[in-house]
This record gives sequence, structure tokens and C-alpha cells, in this order.
Amino acid sequence: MTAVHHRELFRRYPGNPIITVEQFPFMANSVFNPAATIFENETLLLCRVEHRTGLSSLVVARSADGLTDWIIEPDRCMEPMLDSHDEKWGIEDARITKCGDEYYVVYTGFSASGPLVCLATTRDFREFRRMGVLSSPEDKDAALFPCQIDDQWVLVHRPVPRIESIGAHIWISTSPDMQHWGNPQLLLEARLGGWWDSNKIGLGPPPLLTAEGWLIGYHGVRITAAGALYRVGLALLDRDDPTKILARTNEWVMGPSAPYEIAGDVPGVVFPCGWVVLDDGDTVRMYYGAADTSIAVAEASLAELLDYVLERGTGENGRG
Ligand code: BMA
Repeated sequence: MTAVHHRELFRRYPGNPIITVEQFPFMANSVFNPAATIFENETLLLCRVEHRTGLSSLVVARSADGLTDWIIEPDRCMEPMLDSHDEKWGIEDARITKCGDEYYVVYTGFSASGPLVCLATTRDFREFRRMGVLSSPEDKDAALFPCQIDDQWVLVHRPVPRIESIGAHIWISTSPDMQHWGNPQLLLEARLGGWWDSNKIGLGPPPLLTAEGWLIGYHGVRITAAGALYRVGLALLDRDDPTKILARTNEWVMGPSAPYEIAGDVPGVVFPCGWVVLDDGDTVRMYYGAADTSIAVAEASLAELLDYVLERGTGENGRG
């Protein structure tokens, strides 16, 4: 296997950012952190739109080639239930997992008790059926695996401990029916000290099944004198037992560097929530929020990502 070290694994689309808030037919603050899927032969994004109230909703944008000519569909949206406890301050950062004909949308409800994990299902991205809260606060950055493993549904999520200094890690839980969740297990730890992912980490796009196991992308946060830096790392989980980490990259594979990633509401943030694999079976398109302000996309070769994570990654939670 040949690892690729001489150039970036993820190549930014030169037309980035692909979606900005100016494209919306209403006034809003920003659009970012989109979920992504293929629907009716188009790329469909469920974009987080932050309104000028500060509260967010989720709005569909679609494109035939996944790069250009985005059609914003303000009527195909999930609005938060502002009179509820669980979505009182908006809904954020969705991840879409397709299982059969059903699309499972796992999103963050900004509840009156803090962020929590919510589930809705849809078949057409017009009607969304709310399935309730999957995990109590504070918990976010969650996504479902696209199939049952040992007759269990599997959810990756990121609870936040009360003691901030110990870091926020990624966990994995299971359910026989998508309603009763349990068996929580620590999956991936935020590292300590000087590491790029030393403060908190959270799942990015939903796990992707590959020939080598489940590929996951996650964001890692480092607190600097200038604020938090959000970068992306990779890990590989065992196909049959995704609680087992086969490899984890020690180095981040994508970090903020383009102008639209280092200037915006929250400078220094790349925050992917969705990826799709093109028909060639190799091109991975990762859609991400840039600086909590706009939406951008970067492409990688799946074969190169797997080579990289297997060759450069370490096992045992990647402690190096
Ligand atoms: C995280 C989430 C994201 C956001 C990021 C950077 O905690 O809330 O929605 O993009 O912070 O501000």
C-alpha cells in the first residue's frame, strides 16, 4: 500500500464556497454544517440555516452535479418546535443515513437543558416525522449506522461531561428498535496536552462502509490563544464490531486554511456533517461548514483515504 504524504488528501473545490446565505430568498445570518445524501439522482444537502434571531432550522438545497447550480428549497425544511422544551432554541447540524427507502435524520435539538440528540425520518425531504429524543443533554454530533449490526441499530454520539477539563469523547450506543438506546461505550477519546484533537472531538459524517471497515471522519478541537480550531481526522472501525478501532490518524487531514474558512462568524472552523461517494466508487465528496458562515466541499479518493489511515494511523485509540 502506498500512503500519500506529498499532497492534501482532501482537495477543495475551486468554486468554494458553494452555498452562501445570499443565495437564500430570505434574510438570514449564515448557512453551514450540512448533512448530505443522494436523493432522486441529485445531491441533496440539509443545510443548517442560522436566522437573524440566532436560532437555526434545516433547509434542503439540491444540485444535479453536487457542485454548482444549487436550488434552495425553503419550503422543504424542518423548522424547530420553538414551543417545545427539546427544540426551544433551534435545530442544528443534521446527519442523514439511508436505510432502505427511509432517510434517518439525526440532528441536534438545542433544548432548554442544552444540546440533545433527536431523530426524524423522511422519504421525500418534504415531510419529516419526528421520532423523539435519542439521548439526553448534553449530547450532539450523532449519526446512525446505515444497517443493523447483530440485530442492533448503532448510534455514534458525543456526550459532554460536567467536568470540562477531562475532554469530550465519542461514544457508541445500540438499540433494538431505534427508541430504546443503551449499552453506551467509549469509542474514540479526545487526546490530551498538545494534540490537535486535545479538547473535544465529535463525529462528522455518518460512518461509511468500505472494504477495510467503517471509515469515520471526526472533528477535533484545539483551543489556542486566538480561539478554537476545528480540524478533521479519520478512523477506521471493525466492520462486524464497530466498537473496535482498527486505526486512527495521528495527524489531522483537513484544517482551516482557505479564506472562507478562516474568516467568518467563527474563524478557523471546518465542520463536515456529510459525505457522498460518487458512482466511480472512489471519489468521496465531503460537504462542510466553513467558519460557521458558508458551505464548502472537498474531494478525496477513498482508496487514498484508506491507505492513509491504515498506514499512518495507530490502533488502540490512536494514542500514538
Ligand atoms: C460546535 C457546534 C457546531 C459549530 C462549531 C464551531 O460546538 O456547535 O455547530 O460549527 O461548534 O462553532
